Amino acid sequence: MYDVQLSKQMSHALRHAPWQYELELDEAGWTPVADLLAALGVSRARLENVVRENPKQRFELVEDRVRARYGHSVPGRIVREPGTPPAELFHGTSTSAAESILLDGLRPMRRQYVHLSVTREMAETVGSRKGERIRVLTVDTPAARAAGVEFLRGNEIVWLADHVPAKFLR
Ligand code: HQG
Repeated sequence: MYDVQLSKQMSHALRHAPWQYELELDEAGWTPVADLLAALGVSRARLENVVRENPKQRFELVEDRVRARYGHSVPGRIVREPGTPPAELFHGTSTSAAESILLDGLRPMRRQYVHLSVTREMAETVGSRKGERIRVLTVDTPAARAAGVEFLRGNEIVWLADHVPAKFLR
């Protein structure tokens, strides 16, 4: 069975407050698996199950290191790889936030990066966390890239960016 509670604890430890677990993240967000297991008091098998079964592929575990793939709010900048995203990416949000975004562009707010979805459906789900009335904005990534906006890969379905100016949104 998928362990929602452990996934939430892992998100807290690996994205937001590693110091509360005596963890240190490197510049790409990695930390030793052994340290996380000790901090959370769980077995490697249980942790591996969450990494594998997580429907949003939030985590990555390679050999003896683990990290969150996106969502960080820790103060030190987590370095991600730039890449070429699909021509359209989507961002779902409340109708009221969408109004500001169409003026100011997309900003990371409390996280390190703006989060974008590869499908409209996924953006609708993300937006529905923000209110009853939502709006899905489409990012014209070729135009944004031509103007110097970098897109960074989170996982197969989430892309990250710093700021996306309003002129690349519709
Ligand atoms: C909004 C979840 C006003 C933005 C999801 C969003 C995602 C602005 C909110 C991931 C703005 C930030 C991230 C501007 C952006 N003016 N509002 N200029 N620019 N905003 O939760 O993208 O379940 O930090 O529209 O699935 O909703 O945690 O970001 O509403 O992938 O794995 O500021 O978190 O993944 O909210 O979600 P969030 P998000 P997990």
